Amino acid sequence: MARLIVVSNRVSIPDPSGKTAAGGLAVALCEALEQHKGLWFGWSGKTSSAPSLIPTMSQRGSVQYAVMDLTTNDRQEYYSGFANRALWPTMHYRLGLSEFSRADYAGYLRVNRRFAQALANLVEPDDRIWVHDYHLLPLASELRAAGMRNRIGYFHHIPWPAPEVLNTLPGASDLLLGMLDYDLIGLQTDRDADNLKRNLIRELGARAEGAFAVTLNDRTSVIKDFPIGIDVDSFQRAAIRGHSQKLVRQTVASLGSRSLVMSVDRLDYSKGIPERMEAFERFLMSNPDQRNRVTLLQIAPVSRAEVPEYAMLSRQVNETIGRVNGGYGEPGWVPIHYVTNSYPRAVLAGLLRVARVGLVTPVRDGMNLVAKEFLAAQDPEDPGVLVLSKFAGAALQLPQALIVNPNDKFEVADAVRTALNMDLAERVARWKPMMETIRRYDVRWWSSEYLRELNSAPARAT
Ligand code: ADQ
Repeated sequence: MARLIVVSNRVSIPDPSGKTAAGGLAVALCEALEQHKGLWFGWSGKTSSAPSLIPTMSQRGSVQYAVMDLTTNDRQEYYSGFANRALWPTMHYRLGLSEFSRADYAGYLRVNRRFAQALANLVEPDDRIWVHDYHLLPLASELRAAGMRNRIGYFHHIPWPAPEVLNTLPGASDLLLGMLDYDLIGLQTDRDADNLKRNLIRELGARAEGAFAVTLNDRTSVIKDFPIGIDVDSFQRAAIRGHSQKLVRQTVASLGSRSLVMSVDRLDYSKGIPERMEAFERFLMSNPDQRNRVTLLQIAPVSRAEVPEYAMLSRQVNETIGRVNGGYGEPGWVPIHYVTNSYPRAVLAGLLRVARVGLVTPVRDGMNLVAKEFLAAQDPEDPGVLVLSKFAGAALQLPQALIVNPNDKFEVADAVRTALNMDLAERVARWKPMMETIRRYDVRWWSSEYLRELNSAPARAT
């Protein structure tokens, strides 16, 4: 049987008892790997003084894991540098935050080449390779250079921007050219897929082949949207279980009769956290009757703390929350509760079930799984309301949410008020079709559809 090889920047190795790290994506990938007796390859998350040339192997059940250490320099240039200071902001339309450095770009290419050379030694001719995310855009080209003719697919978890945005990045046309070494390129939405196709056609002179393929110099890539989903049933069960978790019970007790509005994001400027805090401030300003009747809980674990733009964001969020709490708080009521911890799935799901409003307002997001987790966590008899940014990929699948422009604090404030006042019949009427959508297009649908399409890609001649 042909094996599946998954490649991603970080690898989730289950602990020796076989328990997978939390997270729908890791679970779905592990399941696909188990079905296909697969191998998961990537960075160990560790740094060492000399670069690893040979991966460290381990086995859990029928799945093999192969991980490589990076040097401090690699980590700085490849991961914190080009991937997270140049590609991430550019792909999220934040050109003012994008910092290009030639040294970082060289480090990015170097790590991709080293990964490809190490992986090439593990690949057998009929293996299928599934590469994940923007850290590894040039991996297929490096694998082809090492002689691989296998089917190689790529899934892009974040937005693919309009051509005029991506083209601001030095090196963009080389990266684009390298994309044609993938047989299948999966994106979150058709908006992203269109952007990539336009980019390849306009910049490189590639030719469209029907609705989904693009060809240049005998290289054809299929480009399609595969919106990622969550494991709905398991999240729903976690939410029901979560109700009895101590932290959830304490939160319910501290709320008293107040309504909970909730947001969960990595602390990242793409998630629109300061904008959201200002919108909540506007809500309190324009709705004096709601003061001391609503609490916003913002959970935002710190991420990429070594990247300077994230430290700046952290200060900005602290200042904004301090201002709102200072301006509107009363003895016994803090308007915004802000925590940066990571929580077990059951706690997170249990809290989302308690929330009357899920406030999911990224300024740009590939999909946004929290929007789907909020829906899955709701009590079908009494669901809360999702307020969702039009710039999250999820908005294209979930039009029954209250869709807002996250840059318009008046609109977001109005949506919070509408959500809090919505009657049960309308809440149920909005929630039900969204729940059907996320159930139908869950994470297993995503991985199996993607792999079905990859299997049917024509084999490469050269
Ligand atoms: P992220 O930018 O990380 O993912 P998101 O899709 O919201 O964003 O996923 C975050 C995940 O982390 C969710 O499952 C959430 O529950 C979990 N999480 C967040 N805070 C947590 C906490 N404090 N404790 C425990 N768990 C927490 C990228 C892209 C997205 C895309 C996903 C998947 O940026 O657009 O949806 O990949 O493709």
